[in-house]
Amino acid sequence: MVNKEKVRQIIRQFRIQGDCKSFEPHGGGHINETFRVINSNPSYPDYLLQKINHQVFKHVNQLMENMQRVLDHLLSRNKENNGVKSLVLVPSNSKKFYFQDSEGGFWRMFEFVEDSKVFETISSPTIAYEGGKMFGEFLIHLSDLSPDLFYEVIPDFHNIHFRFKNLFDAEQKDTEGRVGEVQQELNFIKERIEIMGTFQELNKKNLLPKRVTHNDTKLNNVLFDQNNHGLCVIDLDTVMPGFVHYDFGDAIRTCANTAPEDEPDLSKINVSLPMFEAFARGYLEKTKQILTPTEIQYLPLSGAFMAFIMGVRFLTDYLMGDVYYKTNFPGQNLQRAKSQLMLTKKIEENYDSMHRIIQEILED
Ligand code: GN1
Ligand code: MG
Repeated sequence: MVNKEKVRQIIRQFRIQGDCKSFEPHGGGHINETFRVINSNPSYPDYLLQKINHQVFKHVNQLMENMQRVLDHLLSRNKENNGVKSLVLVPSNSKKFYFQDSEGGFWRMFEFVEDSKVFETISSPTIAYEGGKMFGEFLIHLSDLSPDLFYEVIPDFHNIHFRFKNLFDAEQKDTEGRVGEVQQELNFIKERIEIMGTFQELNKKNLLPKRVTHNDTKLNNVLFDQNNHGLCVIDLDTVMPGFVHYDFGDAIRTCANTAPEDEPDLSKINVSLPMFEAFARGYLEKTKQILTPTEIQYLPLSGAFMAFIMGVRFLTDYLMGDVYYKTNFPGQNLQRAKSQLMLTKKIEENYDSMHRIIQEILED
């Protein structure tokens, strides 16, 4: 945790209007530390200060270059078609979009998006539909940028073979003595090595294009206004080349799950087909003109894939002693892993219905 006076000093490094009255932790991210900075002058905006996790993001300059490219592009699109709102970065006193403190920590500042809210769990298909349109629009807005323009800020982020390797290395080393208790989960994962390599295989055969994707499309990465209309897509850290399935799948993993990401009672975990349908409808409304038949064919698998890769990553972190994700209690990574693997199974059981729903949406 960071100390209060230090945070105040950091805030002074950015060119904000008004002054900091107070600040408070904000949001539920697993990686960065985020604070809302309350303005002492109500006619100026509040701000969002973030300490970037430098263990995870090794090249902050590349990360911020990617982000600026996205924000500039969205802004130009915005001017053209009066469309989506996007985030506004605040420059530091030395006119950069991040600040490095004396201990080597990296910080950045955004204008706070007033009157906005996020949904941690989704209870209404209208919200899922709106989220689908927002992420769909995001893909479309960035579709005229070449993926080659972007740094791969976390190499092999959604490369399942890399994630398998990390898991099996951790299994072999068993530094925390935890492997004995996760045999069932390891077996579940090992049975799926081939099928979960599908996207990479299709790409090798030139059947799946790389696009500029968001790669962290949890539904709580969409801001909504007070009337539940989508305002803007946030958390642009992992925008880089990827498959459309990473975005579609991660959103399904969150908005069609009947339980939270780390639900301990596995019997509560299921797929809500109405939520799936609503999200898919919104997403396809925006993107069907650019998606290829192969991309569309594999959308149902993408939900299972994203739940599965999260299961693999959470389990790896558990075996390694909880070194990557923030946790709120011991065993949370194991709980997250079990829950995401159960969700994988539930999505697999619903493939047929999901295919039918997508077909119906496209025929409407
Ligand atoms: C992390 O910090 P947050 O919640 O935005 C992770 C994502 C996972 C997610 C699991 C850089 O995102 O890949 O999907 O946790 N981000 C990184 O909820 O590893
Ligand atoms: Mg994130």
